[in-house]
Amino acid sequence: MLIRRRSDIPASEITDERLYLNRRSFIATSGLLGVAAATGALPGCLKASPSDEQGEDKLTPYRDVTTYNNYYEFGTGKDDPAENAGSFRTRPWSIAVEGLVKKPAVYNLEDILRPVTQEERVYRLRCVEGWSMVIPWLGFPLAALINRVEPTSQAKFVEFTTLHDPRQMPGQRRPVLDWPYTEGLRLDEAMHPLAILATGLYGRPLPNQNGAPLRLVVPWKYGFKSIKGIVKLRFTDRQPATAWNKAAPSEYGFYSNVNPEVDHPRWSQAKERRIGEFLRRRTLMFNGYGDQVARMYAGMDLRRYY
Ligand SMILES: Nc1nc2c(c(=O)[nH]1)N[C@H]1C(S)=C(S)[C@@H](COP(=O)(O)O)O[C@H]1N2
Ligand SMILES: [Mo]
Repeated sequence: MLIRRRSDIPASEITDERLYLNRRSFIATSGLLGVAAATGALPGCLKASPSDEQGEDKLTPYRDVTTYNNYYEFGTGKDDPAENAGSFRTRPWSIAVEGLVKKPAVYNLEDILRPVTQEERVYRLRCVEGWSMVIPWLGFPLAALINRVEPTSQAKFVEFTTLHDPRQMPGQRRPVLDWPYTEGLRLDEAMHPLAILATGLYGRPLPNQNGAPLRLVVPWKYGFKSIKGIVKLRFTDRQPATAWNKAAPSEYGFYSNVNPEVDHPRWSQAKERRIGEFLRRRTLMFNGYGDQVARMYAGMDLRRYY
């Protein structure tokens, strides 16, 4: 796999990972990260991955995180989003909450962010294509927003939708996917404390190519579940259609849990290439978060519900 090393980005614009880590450990020791830091249990945070022979999880360099992206609204190449999303307007931004909820409304992004506490979470992201990264996200639990809008007892799923604006998103001028991009989670998955809405990474606002102003991060699922540029949440009693499932139903299922035992029809999912590393790693069940999420799938045939 080719990983482009861009020499045209001024060094001053690149966060030095070591400086970042020093500042970060300062924040952690001064307790500003809140409850998670106080318990020493930031999920997946800078610890060796569960299988220690694989070595520790180092943060993926900021430059790779922000120049090697999938965001088909800005093109299908890995470097297209960084090149084409620069002038994307992320303010003002509103998010519609619809369907089986007691408080449906169109919320300003600021209204959504005001009551929540942003915290840092270092999560692995594992793309279905076989590469992975380790990213320090800034965000808040999706559950905080869901609790606030109060789903009714009929709500079983939540559907997410990306902005549809072909004038700003050149990729949407071609029928690569059935625009707008949509994704979905079962309500218990959406309420799981590991599922977050991210507003930033590396202590900075989210770059447009990474999904600004708000994107989902569900670390035990393949990267494509992490929908970017979210403008709508709709609560339903039926499993929602998802963009990738519509495009290739035999390749991308609704659940899309990271699973080294279930191959993609065209390639194995047993290993992954951590961006920046040479040797491939074994892919871990549920991307290594199984101790926290596996019970949600107890009794389910994960080959059938891929
Ligand atoms: N709206 C939208 N969201 C998207 C995508 C996309 O094409 N459009 N690509 C997905 C895929 S395939 C991956 S792997 C992740 C990549 O996130 P990253 O660029 O922050 O690493 O975003 C996901 N979210
Ligand atoms: Mo992906």
